Amino acid sequence: MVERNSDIARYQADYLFVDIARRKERLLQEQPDAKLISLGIGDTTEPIPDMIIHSFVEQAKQLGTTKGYRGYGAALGDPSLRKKIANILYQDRISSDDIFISDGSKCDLGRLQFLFGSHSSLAIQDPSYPAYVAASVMSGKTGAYNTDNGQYRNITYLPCRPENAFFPDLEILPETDLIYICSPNNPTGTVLTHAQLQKLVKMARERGAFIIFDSAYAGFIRDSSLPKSIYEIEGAQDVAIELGSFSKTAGFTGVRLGWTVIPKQLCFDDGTPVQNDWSKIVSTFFNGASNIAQAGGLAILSDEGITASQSLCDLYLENANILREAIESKNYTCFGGENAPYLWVDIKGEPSWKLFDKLLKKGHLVTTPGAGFGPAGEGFLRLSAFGRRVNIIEAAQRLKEIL
Ligand code: PGU
Repeated sequence: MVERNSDIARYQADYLFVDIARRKERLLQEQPDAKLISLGIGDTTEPIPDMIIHSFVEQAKQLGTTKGYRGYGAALGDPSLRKKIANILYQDRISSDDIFISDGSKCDLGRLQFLFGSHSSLAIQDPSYPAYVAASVMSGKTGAYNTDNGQYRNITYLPCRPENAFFPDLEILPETDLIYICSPNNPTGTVLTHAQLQKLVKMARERGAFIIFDSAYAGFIRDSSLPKSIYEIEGAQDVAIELGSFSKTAGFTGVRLGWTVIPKQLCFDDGTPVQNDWSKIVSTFFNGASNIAQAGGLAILSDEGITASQSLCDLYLENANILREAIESKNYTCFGGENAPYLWVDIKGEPSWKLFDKLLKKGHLVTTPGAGFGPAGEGFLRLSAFGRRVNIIEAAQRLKEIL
């Protein structure tokens, strides 16, 4: 008999979105005619712009020719895509050989766990994207789960709520190796300012901690005074790793393409550049992103592609606006939605799974309960604005009727 991996067994909840999908299936069994609308998982719904599809097709055709066929590519990514990301998304603040192409940021989040020993201590924003906790638990970094407070022992949960303008209180932070920060934030939809990021970078530099900065939603920032990358902050290259993704900004959730930035000056305590170990991990557990997906990535970063993906994001932001109007008309306060595709609704003290079930059963609306994002998420509901416009309009109507 094979022994079960106790680290995986320690992960308590089912992965949040799996749990929601199960409840959705159960409802469909009970009410097979229900016309469900998803405001739940942050998955894109609009078609990928034509010019990007054209680049996939051209690349695929090349693979069917003797001259154009390519097998394994560069494990760290197509050099021209690495250059383009450095140039367009980081204004050459980051050098292209510090950018590592991946099959999406969740996959890199998993592989990142190999970089750090199981003794590393970590801090996360609470609420936060559940994969940070899940990946940390399953890689043996967190210790036991405390059923009394819903927290893992070696994780410091940093409450981010309206009371502190969604910025963690760094005074309460004990010595910590890794701090996960997501901005624009999933689930709250709020964005950290330059001044807030400066505080984080200063703290990480003083303490020798690393920041893992998730910028999956950077393409939704419309307020030009807000930072799209942690590297807009001086000194961040010594302390921060950044995760990026084309999933949400260009409809690549199914295509799978992202990147991780590891600046060459980022070093472990023994002086080893983190990049050295990352290259080992990437070439051992990954053989590089699909060449078809990478051709699409180059198309996204062309002039025409940039305009097309900005329009996609704008469309989702307008959806967020439609949902916000419906919610506010029922006197609920909500956050986010202006520079992020999520609305974070204050549900006036109602338990979030209770309201989730009510909206599912009565309104056939799938949402995400705030409690699924961490203890401080209780009392909130996340609405995703990634639906098709007709569904969003219908969902707004149903929300007005049920809330
Ligand atoms: N980072 C953040 C902050 C995310 O919210 C998501 C997806 C990812 C990374 C994953 O990006 P990929 O590049 O596509 O791997 N969040 C969605 C999807 C849920 C899930 O299971 O990943 C969400 O609804 O929160």
